[in-house]
Amino acid sequence: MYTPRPEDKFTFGMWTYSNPGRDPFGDTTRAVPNLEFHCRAAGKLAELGAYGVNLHDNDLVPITATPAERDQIVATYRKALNDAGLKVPMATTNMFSHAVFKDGAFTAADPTVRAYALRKAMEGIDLGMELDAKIYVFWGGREGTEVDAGKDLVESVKRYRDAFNFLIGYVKDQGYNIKFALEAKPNEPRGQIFLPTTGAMLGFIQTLDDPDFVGVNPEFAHEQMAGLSFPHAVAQALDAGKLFHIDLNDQAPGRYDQDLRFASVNYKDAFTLVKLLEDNGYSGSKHFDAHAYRTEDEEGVWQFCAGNMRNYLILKEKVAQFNADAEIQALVAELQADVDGVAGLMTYTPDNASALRARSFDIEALGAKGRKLELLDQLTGDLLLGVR
Ligand code: GLT
Ligand code: MN
Ligand code: MN
Repeated sequence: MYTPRPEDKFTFGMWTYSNPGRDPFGDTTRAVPNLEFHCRAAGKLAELGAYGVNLHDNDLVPITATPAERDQIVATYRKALNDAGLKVPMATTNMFSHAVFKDGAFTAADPTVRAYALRKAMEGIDLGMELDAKIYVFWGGREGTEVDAGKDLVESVKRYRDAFNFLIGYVKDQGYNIKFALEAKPNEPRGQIFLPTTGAMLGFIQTLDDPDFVGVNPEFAHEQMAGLSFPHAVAQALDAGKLFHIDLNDQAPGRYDQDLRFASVNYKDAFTLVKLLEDNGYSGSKHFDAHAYRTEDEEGVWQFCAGNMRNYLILKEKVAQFNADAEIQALVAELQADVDGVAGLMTYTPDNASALRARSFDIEALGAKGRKLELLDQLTGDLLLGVR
């Protein structure tokens, strides 16, 4: 029952299972991946029940590769994917590793860097199309500042917008069937990153030439590291019809970007999140943007991959249990019961406005009424901890 199947649409970034364990204080603890490893990994991920692999241009093709080398690498990897039966539902551009991007890509102050970033993104999109990707993610890890005096902050947002408008134009002219998903992060690697939350991205998207073409790719860790609620950000994206993709992982609040195994820290938030996705019929990829602890060897990495998917499926079962639990559902229903028959008055019409004015409200009684949230929370906890 907790065995993942391709229909579950679980995916892993090529950079996730292959993370070699480097951190700011320590060198690698596992082998730096090469093409041979990625080809073998495709088989392993398929065996574990994954649906696909997502990639940055340079996860697959080194930034220094010649066109001939690129074609050779892509052909080799595509064969491995086909043999394994894995898809590439999402692709993206690495605009953060090379030193050329040290002060930004689309928002770099230097126009030559911005021009190169656009060229690299076009080529990344071409690669994504070659691999049949349907979603193109943009995570602007270097789009920000340490020194605010070094950038015009308003101009930076305009530059960001110009870049997306350019790429929307490019994709349309090429006739590509791909949509964009923007991923927010508050900080790291920059001191401050532009458009730091999913909410900020959602506002920004409406200012683009074709907002319908662009959605979001929220990441669990990125919202929670700022002390915000990931489920609340995802709910806003769902409401806006903008949840095009999602990065699942876990994170303790107030820390660096940990990218931990999904549902390894915040069980309750992970439960709420799975409930949101399942109850609202989210049908996109469930992408695990996480990596194994640097204590692990390759065996530990595959256990990590299996664990992400297993945790999602366990929580999916808990959601079904929650939704079918009569006592819990009665509490939820009671919380929103329209005892006074006022629900119909809250759509604006002149008559409804008059009816509300004429109405008397017993605010003392309303204020005194217990809402039974302690009980609801305890029952939810009992359910999650397996004693219900
Ligand atoms: C990088 C980042 C992730 C992004 C990836 C896509 S790259 O690993 O930490 O959150 O989703 O660019
Ligand atoms: Mn991510
Ligand atoms: Mn992250």
